[in-house]
Amino acid sequence: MIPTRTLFAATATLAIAAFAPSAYAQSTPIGDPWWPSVHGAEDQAGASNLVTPDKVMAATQLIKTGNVVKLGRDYEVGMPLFGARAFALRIPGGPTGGTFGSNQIIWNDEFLATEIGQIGTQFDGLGHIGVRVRGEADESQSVYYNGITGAEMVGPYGLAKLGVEHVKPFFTTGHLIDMVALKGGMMDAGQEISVADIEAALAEQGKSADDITPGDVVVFHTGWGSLWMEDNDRFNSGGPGIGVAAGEWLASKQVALVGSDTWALEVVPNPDSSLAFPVHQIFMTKNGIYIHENLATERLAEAGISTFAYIYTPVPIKGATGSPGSPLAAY
Ligand code: UVW
Repeated sequence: MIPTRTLFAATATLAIAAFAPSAYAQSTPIGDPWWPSVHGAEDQAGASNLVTPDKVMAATQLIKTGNVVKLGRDYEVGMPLFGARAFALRIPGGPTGGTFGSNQIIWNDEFLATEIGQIGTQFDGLGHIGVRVRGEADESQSVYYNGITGAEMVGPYGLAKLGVEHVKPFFTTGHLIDMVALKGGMMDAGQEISVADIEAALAEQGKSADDITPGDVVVFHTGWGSLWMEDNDRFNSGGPGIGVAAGEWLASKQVALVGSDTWALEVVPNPDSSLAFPVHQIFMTKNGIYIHENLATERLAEAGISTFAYIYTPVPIKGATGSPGSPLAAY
């Protein structure tokens, strides 16, 4: 049987062929079909494929002092949550188990009820974000990374495709783009980081755009994270971040992952009020590039570190859309 996405691609290609060039970009709401992936028509690992053994060896050379910074925040009640997402931790019993044996052992477990991949410091997997190409409530017309359709992927007990278990480990060069240092203070909601800003921030750190190479990680410090659990309403109201131009520029650099100290990574609201989270689609849907949100980037900025080894692997919950966990920056 021909997979649905192959049929879809064929249909889209035929439709495109009939279009005038001006209509070409309208073949999907986010442009031309973006599959098959450069990583292969069956690939589900996206840009994590770019973290090759050479990248790992290069990253080890960045570890000069042995210091390690945790870039993850604590998961706790009272942390800002997007929309109606939930987090609840309980320790059943007290202790949960025991006593057993003459040694009178006791133990505690936890019960966690949460959207575990999409709260707190969160790694967005490729099954998190797609695009409805046409129609309503038709999952064969929802398309994700590598042309995988919602009909192939979405299931009530976990994603059948693009779950985070497919992601390869990140052990690669990380770059901090310190926008607070560049702008002289915390950026504001709706303030867009441009390509020129990235180049200027790199220059302040004695680096250039050429220092960002395929398979690298780029992390933005906007200062917005200082609102975390201090002013959750303002934190959730929007955020500074990259827009479409910087997103496409980073995608052209073939980075593996982009992160920030905000909940959305990208600028919210987008300066183009017709768009909702377009950088999520540029990165994940079109290029297989991962996103890491709510990072404690101030810990790197305070340490004055701009280049480091970024070390992270998602919790391999089969079929999950994302992952909790604390990425490490070693330098
Ligand atoms: C959405 O889920 C839309 O955004 P985020 O990845 O920021 O949680």
